[in-house]
Amino acid sequence: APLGVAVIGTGRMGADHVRRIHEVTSGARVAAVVDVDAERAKAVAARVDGCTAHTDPAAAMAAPGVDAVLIASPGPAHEAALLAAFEHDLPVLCEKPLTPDAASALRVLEAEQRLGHRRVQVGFMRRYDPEYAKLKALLATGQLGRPLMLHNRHRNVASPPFFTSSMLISDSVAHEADVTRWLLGHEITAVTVLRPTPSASAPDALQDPQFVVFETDGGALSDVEIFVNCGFGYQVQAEVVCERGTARIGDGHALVTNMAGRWGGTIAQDWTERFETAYDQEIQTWVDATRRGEVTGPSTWDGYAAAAVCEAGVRALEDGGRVEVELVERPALYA
Ligand code: NAD
Ligand code: ISE
Repeated sequence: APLGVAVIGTGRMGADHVRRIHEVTSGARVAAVVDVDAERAKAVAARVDGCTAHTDPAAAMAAPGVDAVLIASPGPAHEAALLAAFEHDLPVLCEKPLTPDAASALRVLEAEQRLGHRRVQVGFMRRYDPEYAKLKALLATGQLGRPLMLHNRHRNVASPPFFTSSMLISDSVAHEADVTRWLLGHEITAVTVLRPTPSASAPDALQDPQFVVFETDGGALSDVEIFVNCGFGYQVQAEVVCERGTARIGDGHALVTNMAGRWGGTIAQDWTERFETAYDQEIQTWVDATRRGEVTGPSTWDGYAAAAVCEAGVRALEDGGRVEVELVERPALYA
């Protein structure tokens, strides 16, 4: 039987994941949806035969035909939903960030350990992007030698009204925290955040852009330009500089046109476009692993480590200077 998924949060990401599971993913069905906005939940449920609509995550988890949970509510709501899923011992795909700060991420990490087995895949979908996967595979061959530096650029067209300066780190740079750890296989040990004069296009009081530097326990540096009101497009680029060469992704040169004395291409406008294949792969991999009774992909440990890095980053943004990342010892469950 297909995996019955309860989708919690039917906003932009949640509604897109409902569409994906319904139309793209094989071996799964949307059995229930949840939103604090009852009308939104009902409208999304109406698109899928037999899907029930709820306002309470616990009610959805207990609903008939629900075998797994996809959490796509805002970050601050993730902890409660994760703990409820653990109570029902249900497998979870949790959108990033696991939680917005290290203390709450640690509570989730401890709760999963009490359960005694891994249940969570965190939605760091860049790991499933074909370009990032190629970069990871190239690094693994060792041909380029040891990675010395990773340069990341992360640009959004415009930030939503509720976005704060610290969210550039905890919500956006969270992806680079994961990408740096995953690509290099290092832990991030310290964070520094530099603050150029904000763009005139940034909403009042928003520190945008920011320049973030991660130091790693493998002796590498990873820098991130985060610019969430760049205006022109959605761009995520990465270049790794190694001892014997460099490699870069995200230039978006899949289609180049020449016309009227100019050459060029188009730039994606948001993540749903740039990372469509990554989301498709992420959800399919989760469904396939769950049906085999396995948990793969970014773990609760990865979610916790990213949260701890971001928390150090937010302190570095607020206080200036270099802030060290404090991690608990990695539990055996995540060895
Ligand atoms: P959104 O605001 O569009 O949607 C959130 C929805 O959750 C809303 O419908 C809201 O009513 C509902 N909600 C709020 N509190 C809830 C609760 N306690 N229980 C159930 N529903 C609740 O937000 P979004 O952009 O869809 O983001 C959702 C999640 O996805 C966030 O964790 C965000 O960081 C993540 N996200 C990930 C990516 C990615 O690239 N992987 C991109 C965007 C957003
Ligand atoms: C958003 O939540 C995402 O996860 C996007 O991938 C990222 O580009 C954006 O900055 C975040 O706000």
